[in-house]
Amino acid sequence: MIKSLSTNPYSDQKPGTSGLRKKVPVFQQKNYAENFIQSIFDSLEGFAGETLVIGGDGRYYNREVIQKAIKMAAANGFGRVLVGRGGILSTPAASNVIRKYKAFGGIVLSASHNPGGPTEDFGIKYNVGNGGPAPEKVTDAIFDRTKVIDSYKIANVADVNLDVEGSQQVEDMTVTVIDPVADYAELMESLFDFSAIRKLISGGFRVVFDAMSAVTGPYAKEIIEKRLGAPKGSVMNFIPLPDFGGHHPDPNLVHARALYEIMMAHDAPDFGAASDGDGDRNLIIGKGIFVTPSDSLAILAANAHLAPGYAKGLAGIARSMPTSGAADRVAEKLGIGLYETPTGWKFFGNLLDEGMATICGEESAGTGSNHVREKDGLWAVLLWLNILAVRKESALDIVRQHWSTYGRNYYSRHDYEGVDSDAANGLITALRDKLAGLPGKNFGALTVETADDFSYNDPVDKSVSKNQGIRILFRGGSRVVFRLSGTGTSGATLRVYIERFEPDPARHDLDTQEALADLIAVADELAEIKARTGRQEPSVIT
Ligand code: VG1
Ligand code: CO
Repeated sequence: MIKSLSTNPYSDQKPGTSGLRKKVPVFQQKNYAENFIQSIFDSLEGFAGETLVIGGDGRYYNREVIQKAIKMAAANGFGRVLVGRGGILSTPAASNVIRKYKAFGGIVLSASHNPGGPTEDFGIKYNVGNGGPAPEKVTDAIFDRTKVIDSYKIANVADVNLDVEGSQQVEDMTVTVIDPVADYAELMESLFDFSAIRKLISGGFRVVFDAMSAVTGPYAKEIIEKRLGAPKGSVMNFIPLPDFGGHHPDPNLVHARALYEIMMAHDAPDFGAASDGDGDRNLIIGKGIFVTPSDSLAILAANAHLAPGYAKGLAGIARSMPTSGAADRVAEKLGIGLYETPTGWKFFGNLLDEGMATICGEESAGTGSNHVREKDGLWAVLLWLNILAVRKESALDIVRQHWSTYGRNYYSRHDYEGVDSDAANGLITALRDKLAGLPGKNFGALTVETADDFSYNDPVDKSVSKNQGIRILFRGGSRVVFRLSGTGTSGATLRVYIERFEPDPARHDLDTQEALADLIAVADELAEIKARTGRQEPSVIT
């Protein structure tokens, strides 16, 4: 074991919603990754002899950092490391492995949906023993530690062979290379009716899944093609590549355009889906219909009882604040709790652990349940397939029926990426200063009901998270929400979330942007988006 003096304390950024994300060259600086990993270990207590799970989404620099993390875990006194073969573990699979093998925690290497490659993004996040993202008190401790850290511990040994399953010894620690897919596939099989889905598929129902050259390829191949019998080729871009084949593995209508076009063609398959870099997000497109993530959450919650794992019903539903209110009306009808949390999966952990919520979701294409403590892309796809197999209706029909029962929430997110940080912060501050004067004010036909900066009181650990997004609610259930991204790696990203509730089925066929046009104009007027950011339009509309 050697103790090296750090020459380059990592310092400048609080680990955000999902750990620390930076460009690869930043992580490649001498001692940079080591300092962050040591800061994680220094912020934890009681892990001597315990198990640590390590894996990543296969992006550029994954293997190098895994080797460092293994040697540092040995030098810091962990008893065992479980690492996915080839350094691969999707975020939900890592969560499952942590839980199943009662690990102390896990290090997941990913920058999620951000592009990968020598000049693109890399990331490190720490998950705790329940399998979920570290809560704020842990990420705060890690951040504080990074500011003062001056040394780290690392074993001076050869690299571990990550490509052969089985156990090896690194000093006093055992490293076991595990099949990254097996435990996860088994978990999915325990939740869903695979034989019903197999029957659906063998009856001619066509599924296409785009792994976007990222981590879900091996998982989707095993589950969708091998276990569920979809024909070879149903899973596209299934080999995880260090640069994701140049794809931007963000499953939305911009970056998963190829899939969208397949699904809108007249000979389209029945069901299309995609996932992101680390496998925790999902995109759902039925033949001829894109299902917004917020609608998907509501529809999954309303139909979950059709899958064996949820046959007893749901305890509650949780959604992040910017996610549309569609799920709220499902919870109301089911007579169960609805929890509104800040953006980021870590806020769902307590609700899931306490059995208060069963299904959770975010507007950013994250959906999941109490089966792990992360959002789970393939899980959402399989729950959809299970529902389709039982209901024997098309995705389009299921969505339309859902709207006529519950009303439709038109919804869109407008992102302004790479905005000057001062301009973005100035915009939020100026909005915050206006809030008190807004209630009762009219903007055309829209009247402001309430306006605030969202603050969350965790009902379990009683912690308070302030300043989680500016929300302006109008009479009738429309709203606009503004917040700054915590996951970007260059400049600031302003996210504007726009939502309108439409109960009338005769008005469920409008174009989304048109249906939201007046709210979009009010959002610009209130926040002075064009003037302050210098942008005439959003960089991405989802
Ligand atoms: C984004 C999404 C948020 C999600 C987070 C991590 O955060 O909005 O809903 O939880 O990414 O997702 P932000 O702060 O950029 O808006 V992932 O797939 O990167 O683990
Ligand atoms: Co992700």
